[in-house]
Amino acid sequence: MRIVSAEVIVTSPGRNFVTLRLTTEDGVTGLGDATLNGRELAVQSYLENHVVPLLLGSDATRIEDTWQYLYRGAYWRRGPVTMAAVAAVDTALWDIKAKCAGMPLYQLLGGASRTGALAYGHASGRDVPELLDSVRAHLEQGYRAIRIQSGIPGLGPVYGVAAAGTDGADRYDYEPARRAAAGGIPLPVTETWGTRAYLRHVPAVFEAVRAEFGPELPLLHDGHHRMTPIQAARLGKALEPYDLFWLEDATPAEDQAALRLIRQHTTTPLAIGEVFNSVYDYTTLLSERLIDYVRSAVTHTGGITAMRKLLDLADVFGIKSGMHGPTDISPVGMAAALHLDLAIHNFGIQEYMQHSDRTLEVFRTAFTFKDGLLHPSDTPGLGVDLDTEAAAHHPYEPAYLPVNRLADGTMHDW
Ligand code: CS2
Ligand code: MG
Repeated sequence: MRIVSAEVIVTSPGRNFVTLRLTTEDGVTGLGDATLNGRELAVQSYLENHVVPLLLGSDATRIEDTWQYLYRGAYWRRGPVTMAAVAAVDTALWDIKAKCAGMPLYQLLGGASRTGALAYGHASGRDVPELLDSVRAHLEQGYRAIRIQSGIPGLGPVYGVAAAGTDGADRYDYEPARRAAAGGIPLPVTETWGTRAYLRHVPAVFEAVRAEFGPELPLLHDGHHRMTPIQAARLGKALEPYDLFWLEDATPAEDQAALRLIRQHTTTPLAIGEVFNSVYDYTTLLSERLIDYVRSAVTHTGGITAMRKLLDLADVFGIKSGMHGPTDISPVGMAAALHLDLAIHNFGIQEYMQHSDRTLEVFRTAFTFKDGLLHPSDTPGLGVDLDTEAAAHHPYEPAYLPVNRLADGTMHDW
C-alpha cells in the first residue's frame, strides 16, 4: 500500500496547529498532529523539506520500520521539532492501518482495559474566589479531577491563570500563546515571577479549595518548571496535607537527578515530561522511580509507536501515564492519546483542556467526554477528520509563549 500524497496543513482556528495528512494509493487517509506551540513553522519546514519527499512511494503498512527510518536515518535525532514530525507520520500511519482493519485504533493496541479515561480540567483564578468559581464551573462540566492554578498576590499575570474575558472565549479558557497586534512583530510577552511569593501563597490556595470541596476531589497542580529542587521539595512537603493527585514539573525536567532531592523530602506524587521528546529523557526518572506519572504527549514524543514503548517501560517501574492534553495538542493528538489511554494497563489520568468551538469547526472529532471520562469512540481509525476548506479560512498567525523574568530582570523558566 503506497503513500501517494503527504500534505502539511497549517491552520489557526483559535490557535495554530500543524497537521500531516497521508493518502494511500487506495485513497485511505491518515492524520497526524505535528503542533509545537510557538515553533509551528519549524515543524512544517522539517516535514515538507526533509520527511515528505522520503514518504512518497513508501509502504504505509510498515509503521515500525518507517519510525526507525525517520529516527535513525535522520542522524541528528531527538529534539522537539524532529520528534513532532516523526510523531505526525507515525500517528497518520496508525490511523490508516486501523481504518483498513475497520477498527478503532485502540483495538490494534490490545483492546480496552477500562470503560473510559479519567480526565482532568484546568481551574484557575486570579484570586481564591475566582478560582473557587472556576472549580465549580469545571465540576458542572462533568470533570472529576481538577488542576488548580492561582494568581499570586504581588505578581501580575502568571502561568496557568486565565484572564477574565480573554478573546471572548469561555471565561476559563486559557491560551498562553499570544498573537502579535495586527501586523506587529510577534514578540513573546514578558511576565514577572517571584518564587518566594508563590511558595508562601500556594498552600493557602489548597487549604481554601479543600475547605470548599472536601478531601476526595483529585487535585493537581503544575509548578511549570519554575522552582529549584529544594524549593520544589519544600512545596511538595507543604502540600502533603492536601493530598494532591500530583505536583507537575516541580523543577526543570532535564535535571533528572534533581528529583532524588525532592523525593527525599516529600510523598506528594510527581509528574514530569511534557517537554521531553524521547524515552531517553526519562531513563533515570523511571529506573529510580523518581516520578509517579509520565507527562509526555503522543505529539511531542515520536508518536504512538514511541509512546507505547515509553509507557510499557514506565509500567515495569509502577509508573503510570498522565498524558499532556492542553489546547496546543490538536484534536488529532488528543485522539491518539485516548486510544492509548483506553488500551494500556498503567493508565493514570488524561489532561483535557477542551478545544474551542472554532477549533472543532476544522477538526471533526468522534471522541466523547461523559461523567468525567473520555472515550476515543469506536469509529475506525483515530476518529478525527480535518475539514480542509474550513482549515483554509484560518491562516497561520505568529504567536509565542510568554517568557518569565525575575523582578531584577533575570531570565527565569516560564
Ligand atoms: C501546561 C501546558 O498543560 C500543561 O500542563 O504545562 O499548557 C504548557 O504550558 C503548554 O503546552 C505550552 O505550550
Ligand atoms: Mg504542564
